[in-house]
Amino acid sequence: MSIELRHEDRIAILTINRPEALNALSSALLEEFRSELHAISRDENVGCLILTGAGEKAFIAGADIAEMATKTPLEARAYAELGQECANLLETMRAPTIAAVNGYALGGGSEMALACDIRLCSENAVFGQPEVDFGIMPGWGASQRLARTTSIGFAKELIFTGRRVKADEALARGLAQHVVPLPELMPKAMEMANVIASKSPVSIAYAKEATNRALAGDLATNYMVEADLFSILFSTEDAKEGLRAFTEKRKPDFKGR
Ligand code: DAK
Repeated sequence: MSIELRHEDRIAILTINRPEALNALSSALLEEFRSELHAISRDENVGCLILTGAGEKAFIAGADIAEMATKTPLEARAYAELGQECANLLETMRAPTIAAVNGYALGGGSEMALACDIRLCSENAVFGQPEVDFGIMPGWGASQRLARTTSIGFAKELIFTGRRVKADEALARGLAQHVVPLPELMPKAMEMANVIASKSPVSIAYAKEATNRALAGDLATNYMVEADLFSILFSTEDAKEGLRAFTEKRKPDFKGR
């Protein structure tokens, strides 16, 4: 098994487990990744997903370079679509996704981290988009998500030069939300995931949907969608419970409906 999935209460922890190749994403591994992501996105018991890499050196060192070198254009197209589907699932699944970046996140690895809602890094994390060094370009979303997550100039600098960025710079640029020593990375990710999973899953799902629109579409439509989603939440038991619990000075007991 190259992908490990375990559950702790309402948290799903998905580990890319190919440390001998620094968790580089082969086609076979991506197929497995896609099928786990589909399963997680259908699982209503999952309140938050944490994505990480096995070992202490790499989150995901990118697409599998050796395998890519052998691909025909048609195979390259299938590989592109497979990676895009995985990235889109991370971005759009109902449950929030946290990348626990525990080392190299290069090329396609950086792109999977960018597709997650939140990025937490260990001090040894390294981001980069080195595709131009191989005569190719990012294909799993970095040309859009890196600019939207940081800034257009910074994204172009990284994509045009292939320069690697360490954790402290990633933090300063908004690429990472927190940087912690490696042993504290998973506890930090679990702590945040547990906070998220303790909320009403319906309110979190709608909040994710509305926030995902922040960098796409037009503002007037997005405000309308926000108002629509906000008002739909008033039909849920969770909203009634959450608002009532405040006035009754107790913790809400959310049921996800
Ligand atoms: N692919 C395959 N194997 C990899 C790998 C990778 N990306 N990264 C590392 N490995 C393997 C190494 O070959 C080595 O294997 P053995 O020689 O032991 O068999 C093992 O992992 C350990 O690596 P090193 O010995 O190199 O370890 P070091 O600590 O010395 O160096 C490193 C670590 C991360 C700096 C170095 O391994 C490295 O530079 N790796 C390449 C990282 C990289 O450039 N990644 C980006 C790849 S490009 C697209 C879709 C997707 C993409 C592009 C287009 N379209 C749809 C158009 C994606 C592109 C990419 O991801």
